[in-house]
Amino acid sequence: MKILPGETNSNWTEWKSYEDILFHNSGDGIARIAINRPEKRNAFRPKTVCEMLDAFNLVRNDEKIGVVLLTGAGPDKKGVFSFCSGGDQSIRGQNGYEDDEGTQRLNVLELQRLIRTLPKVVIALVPGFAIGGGQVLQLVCDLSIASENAIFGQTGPRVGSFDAGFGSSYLARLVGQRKAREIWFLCRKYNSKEALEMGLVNAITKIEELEAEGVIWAREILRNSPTAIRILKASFNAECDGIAGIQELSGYTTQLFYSTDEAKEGRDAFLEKRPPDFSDYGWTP
Ligand code: S0N
Repeated sequence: MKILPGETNSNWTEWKSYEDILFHNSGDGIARIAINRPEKRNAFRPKTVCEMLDAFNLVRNDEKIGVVLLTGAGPDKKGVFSFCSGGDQSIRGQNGYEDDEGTQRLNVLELQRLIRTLPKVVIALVPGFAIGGGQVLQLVCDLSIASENAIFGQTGPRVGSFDAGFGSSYLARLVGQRKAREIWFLCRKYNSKEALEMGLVNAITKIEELEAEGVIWAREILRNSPTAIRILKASFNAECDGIAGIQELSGYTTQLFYSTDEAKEGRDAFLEKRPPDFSDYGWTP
């Protein structure tokens, strides 16, 4: 199935086959995950989210991948493109979205956290509707590029739901408190130019060029230092994410510390059952 109409010069190969998503590897450091329910405007059900969690975890553990493009497959039979229209309302029960076993879940929260803490760059490519929980997914990506026809918006207060986590607090960090309140309280739709003006997206392209533009951005990122980018991402998160954000950032500095002779002396002294000798290491100004 055609995902986006752009020519990318990327040699995409299928990484793993799923029912609700498409998952490809460019072979040069980029993964592409596309929600593939275009007839439902790419609304997600628990299975869709489980598959995305699985794909993102495969990405997480592959040292060759530095950038993920998250998008929506399309168009549908009427020619409409979507990024994602949020939770599938047709299977929404009393406590969440019902999976094939009858369990009700809101597992998209796990996915938001995984994208947020993935030690790689996630770029949303928005080829059409990004509504409800779909708009939140593009929000939690590190960068977002929209096609000219993209439409953004929230529907929660109209359809009996709300995302009071990243969907509202982090939105307010990006677009400001007044605009965030407007988006949620009025449930209006915004075009890509308005989304760019309010800081919801980084750039706008023609839909034909959306995927190619994502690949260009990805390749520019891939030329840079993976460790620097990983720690910068954690640092941007830490500013908003409380102790969980500090844990993420400080954990990476601990990993860097492991590689120093000073840290190795502590480990070796323990294993050799002797007191550690840190006298070679100064209290750097
Ligand atoms: C996207 C919209 C604006 C597109 O309008 P358009 O082009 O007129 O198409 P439609 O004819 O409306 O739709 C085409 C077909 O697709 C189905 N469909 C569309 N969206 C959904 C959906 N979300 N669920 C199920 N089906 C969907 C239509 O039914 C139609 O099918 P047919 O042809 O068979 O009739 C427009 O479609 C629209 O407004 N969609 C609904 C958007 C919406 O309200 N989404 C849900 C919002 N809530 C969430 O996403 C909650 C999940 C969440 O992330 C969350 C996270 C943390 C904490 C809380 C929450 C929470 O809010 O619960």
